[in-house]
Amino acid sequence: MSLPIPNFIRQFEGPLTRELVRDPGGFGLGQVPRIAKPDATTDMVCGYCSTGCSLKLHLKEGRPVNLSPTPDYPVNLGMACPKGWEALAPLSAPNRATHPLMRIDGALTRVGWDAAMGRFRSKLRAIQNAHGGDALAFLSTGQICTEEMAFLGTLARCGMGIAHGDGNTRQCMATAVAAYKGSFGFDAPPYTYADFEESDCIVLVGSNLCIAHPILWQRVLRNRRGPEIVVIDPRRTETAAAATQHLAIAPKSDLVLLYGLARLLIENGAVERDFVDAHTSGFAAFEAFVDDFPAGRVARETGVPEAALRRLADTVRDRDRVSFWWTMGVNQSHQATRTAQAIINLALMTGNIGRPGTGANSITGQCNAMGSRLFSNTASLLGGRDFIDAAHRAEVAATTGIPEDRIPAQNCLAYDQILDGVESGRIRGLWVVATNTAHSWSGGGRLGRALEKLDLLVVQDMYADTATARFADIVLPAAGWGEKDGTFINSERRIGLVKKVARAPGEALSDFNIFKLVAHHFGVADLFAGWIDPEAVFAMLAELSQGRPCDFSGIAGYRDLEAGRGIQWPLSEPDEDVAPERRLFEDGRFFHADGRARFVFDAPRPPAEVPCGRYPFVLLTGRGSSSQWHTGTRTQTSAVLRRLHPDAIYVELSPADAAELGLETGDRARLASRRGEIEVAVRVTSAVKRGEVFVPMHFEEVNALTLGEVDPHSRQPSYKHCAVGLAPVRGPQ
Ligand SMILES: Nc1nc2c(c(=O)[nH]1)N[C@H]1C(S)=C(S)[C@@H](COP(=O)(O)OP(=O)(O)OC[C@H]3O[C@@H](n4cnc5c(=O)[nH]c(N)nc54)[C@H](O)[C@@H]3O)O[C@H]1N2
Ligand SMILES: Nc1nc2c(c(=O)[nH]1)N[C@H]1C(S)=C(S)[C@@H](COP(=O)(O)OP(=O)(O)OC[C@H]3O[C@@H](n4cnc5c(=O)[nH]c(N)nc54)[C@H](O)[C@@H]3O)O[C@H]1N2
Ligand code: SF4
Ligand SMILES: [Mo]
Repeated sequence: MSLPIPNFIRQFEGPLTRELVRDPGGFGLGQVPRIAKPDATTDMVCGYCSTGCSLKLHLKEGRPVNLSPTPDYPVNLGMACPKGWEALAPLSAPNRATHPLMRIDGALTRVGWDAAMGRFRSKLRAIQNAHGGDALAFLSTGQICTEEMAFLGTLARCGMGIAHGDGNTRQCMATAVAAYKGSFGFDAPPYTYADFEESDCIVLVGSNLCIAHPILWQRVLRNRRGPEIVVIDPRRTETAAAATQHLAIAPKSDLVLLYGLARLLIENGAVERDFVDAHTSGFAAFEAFVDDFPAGRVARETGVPEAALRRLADTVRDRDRVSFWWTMGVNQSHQATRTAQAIINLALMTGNIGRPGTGANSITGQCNAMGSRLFSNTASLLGGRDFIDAAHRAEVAATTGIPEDRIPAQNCLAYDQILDGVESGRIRGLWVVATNTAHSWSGGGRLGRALEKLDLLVVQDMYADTATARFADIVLPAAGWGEKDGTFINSERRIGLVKKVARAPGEALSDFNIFKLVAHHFGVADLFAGWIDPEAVFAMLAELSQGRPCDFSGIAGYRDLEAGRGIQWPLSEPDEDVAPERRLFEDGRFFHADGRARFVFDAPRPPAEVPCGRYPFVLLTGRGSSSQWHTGTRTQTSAVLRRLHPDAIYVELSPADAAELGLETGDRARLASRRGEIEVAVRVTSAVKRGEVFVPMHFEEVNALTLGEVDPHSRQPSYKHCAVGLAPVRGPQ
């Protein structure tokens, strides 16, 4: 792999490849680097989580040597979490992918870009000729720039004829999208981070804010109103321990709890009738429906004492500004969409929306999950449009210049259906960009065997040694955060800039330039003639957003974003004095045609797999520490971060269960589900209730166990519920 590329290969590289490789991080062809001064500082948004903190990069002789959190950015106000402080580590990691690789005689072998592209094209075309575009799919991400994901989605689905595409946002935010669309008429998180500071009562449902969004937790701590902080989580997490009320709910009983709470709020007179009458529809039916959830039943089914339920209902009634926040404890459930909508219902019925310190607020996950929701061109057409709507297709054609008949008129398969297709042989070619499916999707060994069956697996990543790249036929080395220009959209709809401050290693190219090269090799460069560089694409996306709820056509370009210190959508007219914190629905108008928000609800049902004699525990999974990011490819490159978390997989279980099994912290144990078995270290903690165990998601083994039952509306997997058995591992290891 480390041999130099023979000159004869280099001779065949075309002029576009030579041009791009000369400037691998890519400012596009010939664009003047944005950072002109070699010794300077420049601000950019962090590339890990959706909080979207701004970091000040300190450059010396044109290279980034250090960073510090930007003091006056409205998001983080001079703070950063360990990942942000260590954000430069991946840039110089020795294991970065530096050259394209191609599987030759079974081994991934270094080749030139044009050879890799030639193979990509010929294998993809062969599959297409034999089986049609229906046998092709791509998996996108919430971790590349908006301009790049728009390029990928449009190129793949409108240019290359790849029929199916989805992204890791399906594992993460699909539920919030479906819930908001159903309730508000558009995928629109309504809040601004100042709401954490302006709230009298902060209700966190299935969110471990201290660990997963530490800087948002700092915003909570800045709240001067003496807020009640309510955490609804089966575990006594770091966040629950800091709360004023912790409802240690039985896993997956949220729907019952939230409906029971709605009933109590009706009983205790907390309903804002004027708001409900003027701005919502469906409340009468909802009111009748929740009558079936008296406090006694709710206490029995959720394990939360009746007194705790009543106390929460009274708090919600008595506090003027109540904000409801949710994350993966909700989104990753078998009835996730209805659970999220049950939270939205509470905000609507109590008039807690559109005012400071209120809202039904989905906190997103990845740095650009919000960008992918609007522009990945997978589950929805560019700008949050519908593929099946002819008028929407015409709008996209008019702005992008892509002929209308090239824009698919139907929806495509979702992530789980794509992987089922891989397993069944329907999908034969898969292109995976900036997501590590083999680790993060459920299925473990089964998924690996399915990936091996593909005729073509192309992995585009910063690293060639990821769990997914192991199965690749072609690895395309990508520049990462700090090595390319573009924008991210954070949880509160703020569009922020990322910049190239370092050259990508070897011949790694920015995703943007890889897509450009792909377009060229697949003979569709003409279709993308206007997609010159990220900023040109940003202008096109701004135009595409015009007239949509997410309208940001008032942002003239990157210069405005720099000057405005990030700008939230919507902004339909240029405004130099745009307020730094803005929320939606202040006028009570929602995005459904009648301007009203809807009450949406459904009967609760049990999850697919419940504990039994052989598998008596519920397995919960999630974030383990603020120093670990997902599958670890980036955070593991930092020696500092590595020292802040355990280096191998562990299970957390309650003292009572540990005593019964004869287990102590430090022991080894075997954890088994119906799908697989793994060995783990034991950690005994009272944070976990009896009958439940917790395993962090950051180690590859975990998803050998999970079930991944999907919610019917969002098709998001329920990673946080399956039945497992636990047994000590005795004797020499
Ligand atoms: N350090 C770090 N930060 C991250 C990430 C990371 O990998 N590392 N990832 C980012 C991403 S992409 C995301 S999506 C977010 C996720 O952020 P969070 O959703 O806050 O994180 P999780 O730990 O996945 O899940 C939150 C909580 O849900 C609880 N839970 C499990 N089952 C249930 C249930 O049935 N009901 C309720 N009410 N709660 C339940 C779990 O006990 C857990 O504490 O974090 C983002 N931030
Ligand atoms: N059991 C369990 N499983 C889970 C979850 C859980 O709670 N429990 N949570 C789910 C959630 S919410 C999420 S979001 C997913 C996350 O799952 P993944 O998306 O699979 O996790 P990451 O490790 O973030 O993978 C991102 C990949 O992109 C690469 N990369 C980073 N930046 C760039 C770039 O600029 N360009 C390119 N080309 N590559 C880049 C990284 O090296 C890495 O390989 O996991 C899901 N899986
Ligand atoms: S909280 Fe999120 S955005 Fe802020 S520094 Fe940490 S990882 Fe980066
Ligand atoms: Mo996520």
